Amino acid sequence: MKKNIYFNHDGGVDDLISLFLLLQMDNVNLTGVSVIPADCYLEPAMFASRKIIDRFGNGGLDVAESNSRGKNPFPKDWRMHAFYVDALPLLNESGEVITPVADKPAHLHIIETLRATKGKTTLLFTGPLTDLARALDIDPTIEEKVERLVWMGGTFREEGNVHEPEHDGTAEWNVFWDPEAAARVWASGIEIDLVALESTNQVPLTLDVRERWAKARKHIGVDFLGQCYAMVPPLVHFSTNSTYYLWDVLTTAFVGNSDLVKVQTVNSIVMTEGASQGRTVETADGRPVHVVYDVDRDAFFDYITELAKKA
Ligand code: AGV
Ligand code: CA
Repeated sequence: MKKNIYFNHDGGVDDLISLFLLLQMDNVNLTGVSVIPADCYLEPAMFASRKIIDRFGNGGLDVAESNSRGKNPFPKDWRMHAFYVDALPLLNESGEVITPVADKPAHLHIIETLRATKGKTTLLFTGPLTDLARALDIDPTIEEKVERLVWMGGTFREEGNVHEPEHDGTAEWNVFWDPEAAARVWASGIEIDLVALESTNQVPLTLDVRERWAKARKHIGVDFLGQCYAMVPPLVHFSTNSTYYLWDVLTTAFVGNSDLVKVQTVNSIVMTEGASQGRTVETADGRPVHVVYDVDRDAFFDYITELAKKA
């Protein structure tokens, strides 16, 4: 049986690759897609998403635009990535865009799609949770239609990945962009699977993986992976926060194949104020979340490479 998946993403390189991989999964029924302008600019991320569905999907989907705004903006350099993916010749060969833009903003599109889908739906979020928080505020009864939320977000390590003025570095970016939204979802009854930095740190994009994809580029889907990740090259002689991990791709792979990872339950809260805002903290009386803390790295890279070969 296929799982119903609704996908809300924020247009980064790994968000867009996640959309591509979802379209290759035999065990997934993708019911809806929406894009939030967090780690991207909205227009190119919308075009790229629609073109990926045109090229690699089977039609029947539209893509909703989010009108949500965050508290702590992403760096412009990162937000530019969606322009590069949208400009790929592979996505522009046909010269037209068929997949339509939905007639509702993302948070209402989530409500509508959950209601219209028979049975329950798994929510896959690879950007901030703002659209889900707004949907829950408008209609809390959608919780009954949600199987679970699988989210790339958070960490319980001392070090997060936010390096910004007036912040102490303990948060992960998808929480930091809109901490209140994460807190709102924590306050709901939805089951939460958290693909946190604990596991994503184990899947950096290393040179051997880039070489593997280069060698297999005769497969158009593997070439697509390689071309996309060429936009975020490794900077070997210059030390920055530039290492690209397969954050969202691991989260998406977990939806397709949960055997790749190990999960443990942690009670936690989300900090919404001050220098640690966006930090997820373990506390005995917090709400339970299922944290993906370990991954079989080789099995993961095999899985996504084989999926890409199917395209
Ligand atoms: O914190 C990880 C999230 C993921 O959803 N994003 C990127 C992934 O799409 C933010 C982010 C953290 N470090 C980054 C990020 C980097 N070096 N480049 C781009 N985005
Ligand atoms: Ca993302």
